[in-house]
Amino acid sequence: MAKLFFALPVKALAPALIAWRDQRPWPGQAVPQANLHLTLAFLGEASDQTTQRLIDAVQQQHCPPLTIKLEQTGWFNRAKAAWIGPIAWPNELTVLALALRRHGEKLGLGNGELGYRPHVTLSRKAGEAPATLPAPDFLLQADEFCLYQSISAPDGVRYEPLACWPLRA
Ligand code: 2AM
Repeated sequence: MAKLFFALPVKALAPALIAWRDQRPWPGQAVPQANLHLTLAFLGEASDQTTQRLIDAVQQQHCPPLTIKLEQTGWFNRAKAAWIGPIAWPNELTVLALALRRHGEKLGLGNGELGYRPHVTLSRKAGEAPATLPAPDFLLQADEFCLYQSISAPDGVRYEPLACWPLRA
């Protein structure tokens, strides 16, 4: 079994995001740089066989490269996650996220979530929202998306890509 989710890697932008977060008061437990990502769809626990079927199904998924401007801070009260995200985003991002969620649902995966709100979680266990901050204007240039496995270890969680697909025009 593996705990799965689809996400856009934010590797090139991660050092700048971390530096920006760490320069200001920010609530909660900092997410380490290596764990930053923009979640597309959360799938949850899947068997090896289901994981392989999911990977096979996603081969045909098409999406162009995406530019996403991260310029707004936010907070999910229930999840206690403090994040940075876009104010507006390309429609293709929502289409991709919902299509990936649908691929999971066809295999019995997912958590029945309805909407989609793109964000990069910068801290967890945040008891309050981060201050509303001037738009830092980080540009996420996404040219691939990945299926990740979430692995819990005594020293924390880490995310391993199982497969990645290019975003192509
Ligand atoms: P988020 O932190 O970006 O909001 C891997 O665990 C990722 O899947 C997390 O980064 C989290 O996204 C998302 N995730 C974890 N548990 C979830 C749940 N129960 N419902 C929705 N998304 C979840």
